[in-house]
Formats: sequence, C-alpha cells, structure tokens
Amino acid sequence: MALLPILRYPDPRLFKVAEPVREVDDRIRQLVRDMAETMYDAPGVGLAATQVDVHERVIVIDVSEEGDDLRVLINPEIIWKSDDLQVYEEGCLSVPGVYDKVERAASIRVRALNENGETYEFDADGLLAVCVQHEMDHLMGKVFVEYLSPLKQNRIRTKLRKQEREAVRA
Ligand code: K1U
Ligand code: ZN
Repeated sequence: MALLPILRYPDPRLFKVAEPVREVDDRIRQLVRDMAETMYDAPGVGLAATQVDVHERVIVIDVSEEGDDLRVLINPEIIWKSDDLQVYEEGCLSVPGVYDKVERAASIRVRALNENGETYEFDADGLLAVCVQHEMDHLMGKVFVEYLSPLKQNRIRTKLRKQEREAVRA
C-alpha cells in the first residue's frame, strides 16, 4: 500500500475531467487501496482520484465515526436528486484550512461499481450526500471553492499560493 500525494488548489490538474474506468482490474483495486490509505491518513471522509492526479472515475468515502465503513464508487452516477437542498460547511483535502458553506441536494440516489466491478445503488442524505456530490464534482474538475464568490476564491488562491511559496523556501 502507498500514501499518495494530494494535489493542492489551484493546481491546474485539479480542473481535469476524469475518464470512465474501462475495466475494474487489479490496477484499479490497487488504486482504491492506496486512495483509502491516503484518505484515512489525511484524515478525511472522502477522496477522488483526481486529487491524487489519476484522471479516472474512482472515489472512496467513509463518513462513519469509527472509520470502518469504506465505500468504493467506480463510474458513479447520481440517478436521482431531491428538490430540497441542504447547506453544509465543507472542507477539502486539496484546499487545506478552508471551510465554507455550500448548498447541494439534500438527498440523492447513487449508482456505481464496487471494487469487484459489480453495480450497486444506495440512497444518501446528510454528510454522505454532501460528500458524494463533493467528490463527483472533483471528477468533473470542479473544486468546492468554485461555489463561493469571486472575492473569496481570489483570497483562497492567494493564501494557498503564499503557503506553497513558504513551504518551498522552508
Ligand atoms: O474531497 C476531499 O478533499 C475530502 C473532504 C470531503 C468532504 C468533507 C466535508 C464536506 C464535504 C466533503 C474531506 O474529508 S475534508 C476533511 C474532513 O471533513 C474531515 C476530516 C477529519 C475528520 C472528519 C472530517
Ligand atoms: Zn475535496
């Protein structure tokens, strides 16, 4: 297993659109294991392959208290969204130290493949629904800060570029 480096906003590789997985093979299963290890180590409750510079439609999520309920979503699709919305204060491992409110569908139904290539579906609300939508945005090259005002986005970009420069000098 391996810890994978997580890209930081505004790295242009975060804006790439991921390709569907053609075959769920050992390469994809290894990627899933490495992504899960990286997510638990961070720690986070989700991770999209885009964030580790792999541009294929793979997500891992675990929103359980105990960290023992890993969900693997390969080629995920949202097949139903509620009209009612929820606002949640989101964070992102690619935008460290930034949290802000984002409005998304309150409930969703998701279809995906698991690590054995089998199709499954589940309903999600609360943090799980937020997390699935946040990670699926990553696969489309979208980072949650893009929901914020241009002024906030500029401030975040400036702050993270400064952190990056300081990290290089240290
Ligand atoms: O996509 C990511 O970078 C992961 C992100 C998922 C997420 C969290 C909250 C709302 C929307 C999406 C994170 O995991 S940020 C870290 C975090 O929320 C967390 C970290 C430790 C314990 C519990 C939560
Ligand atoms: Zn994120």
